[in-house]
Amino acid sequence: MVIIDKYKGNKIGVIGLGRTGMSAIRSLLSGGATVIAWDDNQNAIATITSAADQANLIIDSISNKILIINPEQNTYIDQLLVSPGVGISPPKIHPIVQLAIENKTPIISDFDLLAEACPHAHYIGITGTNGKSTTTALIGHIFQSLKRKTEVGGNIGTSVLSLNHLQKDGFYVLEASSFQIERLKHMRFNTAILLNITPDHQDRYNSFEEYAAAKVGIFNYQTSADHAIICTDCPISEQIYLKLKQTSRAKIIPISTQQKLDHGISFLDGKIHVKLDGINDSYMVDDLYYLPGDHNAQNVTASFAAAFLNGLNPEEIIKATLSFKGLEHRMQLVAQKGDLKFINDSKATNADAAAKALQTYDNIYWIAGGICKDHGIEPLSHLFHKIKHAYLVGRASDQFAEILAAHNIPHTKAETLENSIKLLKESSPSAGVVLLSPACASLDQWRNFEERGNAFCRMADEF
Ligand code: UMA
Repeated sequence: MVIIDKYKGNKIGVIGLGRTGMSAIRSLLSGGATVIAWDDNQNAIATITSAADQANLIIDSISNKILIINPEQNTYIDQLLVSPGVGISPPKIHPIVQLAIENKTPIISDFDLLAEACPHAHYIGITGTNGKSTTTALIGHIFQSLKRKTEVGGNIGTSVLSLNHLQKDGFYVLEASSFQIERLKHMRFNTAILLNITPDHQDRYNSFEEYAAAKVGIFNYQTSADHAIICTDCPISEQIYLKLKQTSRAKIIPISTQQKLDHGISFLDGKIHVKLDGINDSYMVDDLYYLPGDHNAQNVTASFAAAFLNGLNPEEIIKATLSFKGLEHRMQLVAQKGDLKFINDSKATNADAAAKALQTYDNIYWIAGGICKDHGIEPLSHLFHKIKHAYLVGRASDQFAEILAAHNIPHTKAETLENSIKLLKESSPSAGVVLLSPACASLDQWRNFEERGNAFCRMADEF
């Protein structure tokens, strides 16, 4: 945990009792602040006040300072820390944020607090619509493999104030969502990466342009000593690259997996090409067994660039990359029986996410279904030719079966994951890919997608 003591004796408001809010509360109370916390969800409050670990409400609110949760009336606060899931601007501004703005109460964020508390560490920030978690985890893996003191957190799941305190020999590798970036007031990323931008989170922004602008904020406080790495394969990020080249003080490094750049870092035909001032080198990358697909090539290139520009040895970076086993539950190769591979993509809880897996593999035994959250699997029909057989589970079975039947795709309503694997085994497939990429939430049959993915891993192992 990073202790925040700059607000000793102050009253700090915190909105949201999730991962960000709870770790901020611990850091602030430990540093001597009084905390007044809000959450709109009564269940969140009940869970916190009853859970064993919080029983004494964070060790009696770190002995002396007071923690008040959901005050009856408006209470004076010196600063307001807002969790990323809570809106800070229209169309989804939270009423407490609105009140704070009217009262001129400064709004603060956990990322900025980390940067202030650990000013000498290096900061690597990663954003983009897709691939940012894999890239964050891969960069973390590379730096840790090469024995650099490294902490990995942010949107990937670990709130930044719960990470360990780092000094000047340390690297924070932080996945930053648009929500986290839009509330930064001074965090300077020594290395900032923008992977791609496509429409997302449309409920929180007035327009796509506004969402894209939030992401570009990752470069805001960079200086001439810093690197801005931008993938130019995506048309929107290419436009941003061209604009930043004119306006930013940072060293702008384009990366691509589609064209060999005259200046920048490209990954083509199994080689990473580095063409930067005074450098013109290429490095072989063997089969990216655990990181298949075009989208992963982009993640690998960005990670290589971040590590290379921070002075790590290129051959060692590639060696570490090849030993990265991927993120759990995301197109994760979990077993191989002869020529039959088992891929756990349980995190694919919507059709868009499942599309990436279907694009990546061929000869697929597809396990799909659960609670369908969007327009179903019709938008995936251009990928159906890759499916050898589909096993449909959970509530969406009938709906999915109808769509697959209309496209003449062999399928079985298997009801459960376990039965899907049993039926598959009976058909004795010798080659191909058994893909759990449900395009659905898991909650009709599982506690969460992790439980579903772990069950699949066990079944794959025993196959
Ligand atoms: N809450 C309110 N009022 C609101 C909204 C939320 O009271 O208007 C309360 C909820 O009842 C809940 C708490 O706020 O108790 C949750 O806060 P939060 O939504 O900010 O979630 P955290 O647990 O703090 O997790 C956040 C990120 N969540 C979001 O941005 C929605 C996590 O990213 C991140 O891992 C974590 O901080 C640590 O940095 C998750 C995410 O879904 C993975 N991110 C989005 C994405 O990737 O698309 C952006």
